[in-house]
Amino acid sequence: MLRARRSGDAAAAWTAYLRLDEGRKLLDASRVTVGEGVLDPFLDRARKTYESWSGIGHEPPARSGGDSTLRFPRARALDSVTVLAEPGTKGTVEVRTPDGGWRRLGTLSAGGATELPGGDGRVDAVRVTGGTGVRHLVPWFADAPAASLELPGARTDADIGGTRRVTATLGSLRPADVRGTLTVDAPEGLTVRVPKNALTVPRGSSLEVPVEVTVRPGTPVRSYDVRLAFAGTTRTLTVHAVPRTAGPDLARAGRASSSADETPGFPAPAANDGDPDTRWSSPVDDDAWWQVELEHPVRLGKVALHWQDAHPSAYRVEVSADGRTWRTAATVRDSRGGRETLGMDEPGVRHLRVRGEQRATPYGYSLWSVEAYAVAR
Ligand SMILES: [Ca+2]
Repeated sequence: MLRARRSGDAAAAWTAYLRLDEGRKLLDASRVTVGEGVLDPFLDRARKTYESWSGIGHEPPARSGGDSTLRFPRARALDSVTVLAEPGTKGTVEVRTPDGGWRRLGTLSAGGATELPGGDGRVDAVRVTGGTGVRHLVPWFADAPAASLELPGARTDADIGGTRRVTATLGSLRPADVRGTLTVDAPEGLTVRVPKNALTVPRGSSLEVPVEVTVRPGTPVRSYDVRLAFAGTTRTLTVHAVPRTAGPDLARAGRASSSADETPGFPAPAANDGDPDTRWSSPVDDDAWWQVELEHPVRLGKVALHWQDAHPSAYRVEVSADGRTWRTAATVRDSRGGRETLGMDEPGVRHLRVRGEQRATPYGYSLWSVEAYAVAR
């Protein structure tokens, strides 16, 4: 099956896939164990590889009415149609035009694997007439992007003066290789490097592409949107430019306090004691806060938080020179808890406060640790 797929022999690959299915049913029914833990995962992977390549993985959920007709919610431009049928099934593939008439695309191949070009104009249904052995009917739309473009996340931090590498994953959304150039639109201050040459995404698989984001020295601290595009698909990568930090965790030597502690067993200093197993917990109060007074004023570049399960959905980090007048250094609106690192560039900071706005759970807030780092000189 895999060999046939690699050589592009669609009929042989389809026949092998059908046989694999039958073989596995026999294997399941037998008492003999063959290559337990090795054979099954291999066959699963082989199956998925074929399904992705052949188009089965792209097949719309269910054909209405149980016949071999697939209706689209709206009229669409068709790139091509894949039909997988029992070998020997005879039939004609047709599409319905907006005037309600059916137009013939072609006949089924004797081997069972048929691929036909979709022709011009928009159509709102595709069907196979004559045959009852149709197993899969997959339309490929020409009005949708030819490729997918995925990033590990919609946002990333990048040091000012440094380079951040992320990996973009391109996938083919056609029963063919997709060729194109990955293009970048980057704002002032950012240089984004991607391969300059044209890229080929093999049919039914994906291609990983390195993306290097360099933030030029002197670029202001804030978020920048980088637009990436490939074969009709665009994605935005939000780059948060943060100062480079250096030196020890300054919170460790600071004096912690809080709006209140849930119990004496979860005191404020447990969040800056360097012990990953102790934590501060607040009572149930949306506005609860934790703060630390640093030994000396610093130019604060980074705050790293480690939330316990009890975390806020919204909070902010405030800073102060004197512990009386505060300013907001970072605001988080969609916290998922866990480890969160916030970049900033705040001079003259002696006091740092994590102030809750909205609880994400029925409990209060709980922090395993809060770390603070100065901007590198
Ligand atoms: Ca701790």
